[in-house]
Amino acid sequence: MKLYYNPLSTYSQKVLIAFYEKGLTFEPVVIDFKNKAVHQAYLKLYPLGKIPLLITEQSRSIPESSIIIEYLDMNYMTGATLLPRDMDMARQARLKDRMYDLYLNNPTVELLFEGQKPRDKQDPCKMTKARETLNIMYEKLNEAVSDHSWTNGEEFSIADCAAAPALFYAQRVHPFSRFPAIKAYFSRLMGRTSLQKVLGEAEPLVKSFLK
Ligand SMILES: N[C@@H](CCC(=O)N[C@@H](CS)C(=O)NCC(=O)O)C(=O)O
Repeated sequence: MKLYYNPLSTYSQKVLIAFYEKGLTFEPVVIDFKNKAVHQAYLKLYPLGKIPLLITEQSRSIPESSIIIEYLDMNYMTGATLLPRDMDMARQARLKDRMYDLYLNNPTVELLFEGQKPRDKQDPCKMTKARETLNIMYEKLNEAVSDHSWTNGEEFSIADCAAAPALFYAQRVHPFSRFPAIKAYFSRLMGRTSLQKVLGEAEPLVKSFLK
């Protein structure tokens, strides 16, 4: 399998966690959007230009982080099971995965990018909205992990793959320190070899990005 991704990108990290949780290997193709030639070539392969993108062993092209994880989980029975085999639990995991992508990750990334701009170029309305969304999600997440190890219960799942990179960046732009259950959950996430590996690979890029 070939994976087009960037170690800094949250959606790429989400899929990398899944690869490492399942103990699967892939041929890495790092896409640096700042490199115009690389970007142009990538747009020819995938005109929407989003990463990650998986090319399967049968040369099928699979975009979208959640669908890539679903593909890996359904086709490779190794390591962690990321989508519960029980249909109702699977629906709950998928719902959380969607919620964390849309309302935990996206506002966090918005705050990150706005924060990189000079103050007079920042959009305060956008930033306020992003913080409000994060506050709502922190309440929900804190509740979800207060009685359970992982967001979907006692088994690590696709929802945790989505939450982990978002929280890693969120702690910098909108700290969750007043939510004890999230703090404890984040420590459990950081204890997983998969996340340590993903963050270790991203570290040099993260350092220069967050400078
Ligand atoms: N819904 C997509 C979102 C992917 C996404 O937005 N990726 C970002 C990087 S984290 C990207 O490709 N940004 C470049 C762009 O939007 O042109 C997924 O889950 O894979």
